[in-house]
Amino acid sequence: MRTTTTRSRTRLRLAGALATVLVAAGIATGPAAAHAEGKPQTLADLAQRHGRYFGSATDNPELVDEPYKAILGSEFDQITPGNGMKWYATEPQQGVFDWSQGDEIVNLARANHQKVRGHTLVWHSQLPGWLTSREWTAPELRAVLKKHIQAEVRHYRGKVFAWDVVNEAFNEDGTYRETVFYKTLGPGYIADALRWAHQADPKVKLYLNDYNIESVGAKSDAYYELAKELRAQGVPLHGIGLQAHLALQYGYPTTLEDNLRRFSRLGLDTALTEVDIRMYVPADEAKLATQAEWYRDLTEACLAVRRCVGITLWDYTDKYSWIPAFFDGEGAALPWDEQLARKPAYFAIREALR
Ligand code: 9MR
Repeated sequence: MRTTTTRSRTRLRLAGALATVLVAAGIATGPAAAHAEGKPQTLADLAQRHGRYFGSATDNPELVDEPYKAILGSEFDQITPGNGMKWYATEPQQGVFDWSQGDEIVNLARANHQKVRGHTLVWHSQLPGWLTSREWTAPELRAVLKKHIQAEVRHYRGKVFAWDVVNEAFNEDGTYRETVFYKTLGPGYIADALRWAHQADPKVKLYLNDYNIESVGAKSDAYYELAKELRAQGVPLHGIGLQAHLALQYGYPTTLEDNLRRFSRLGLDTALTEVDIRMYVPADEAKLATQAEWYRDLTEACLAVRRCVGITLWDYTDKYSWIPAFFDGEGAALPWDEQLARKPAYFAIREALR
């Protein structure tokens, strides 16, 4: 694991101190510190100079929060709906589709000139009750899955640039997760899902997406092998999404860059799709400094690999992070705090992007 060097710690402190001085002097009041030529540089501006995007997830209930929306709309050039395009939201009754939440996100993105990652078509979680509350034969479930995928991909054709087609298909040890789709249809459901999505929108980039695959290891090896096989069979798979829900207590995934690179060599794009770095709360200066270091390292890892196309935070502020509700005693995972103030992590990302 890379440790926080004295030099980078000093750089961080200086960056933080400089920002404080600029804000106090009324020089830097916008979402980003003023650039030398006077043009404010956002994370998106900086990422674009490397041919990457810098994005954030967002969720429909938050869109009434105007200060939140202002930063979401200015700092990022890509957004992902945190929940609005999931199966329970889009097909609440069998064959009855509701695009309202996803459309709200797409319309917001259009107003802010942002691109959208579609998330997600096939997942074992957040499924509608009508799907989980009964048994299905293989032909029945196949038809249900195909219809859902194609209706959704068709609806968002030209509006999303990428889809997380199958989400979280593997267990930690690299075996297939025993989801209703796997148990009923066998492992071929993944190739089928990709083919059906491709039929519905031949231009959209199709991804498999998962957590704990940032490092080289059993779970990411499973994706590597599957991806190789799918590519060899001509199945339309274009990218692997590494969620990157990291936690300080588990250590930094030091093989991230190598891992991204091996997927590139298969001819695949990669993306960091749901980044957050949680810690035990309360946060303190040391933990925030380590967190900042990790945000810098993962940004640098993506920039170092040509086919790593962009980075998405799993929302940008601790105010709307999923972490406290899911991990008791943990939080403070994002580069903006609950008051929408920028944390050391924000300045570290900027440094990495410069
Ligand atoms: O951010 C999402 C949160 O609002 C939901 O309650 C949660 C339910 O599982 O899903 C969160 O997003 C998940 C994403 O869709 C897939 N990867 C893990 C994310 C965090 O749970």
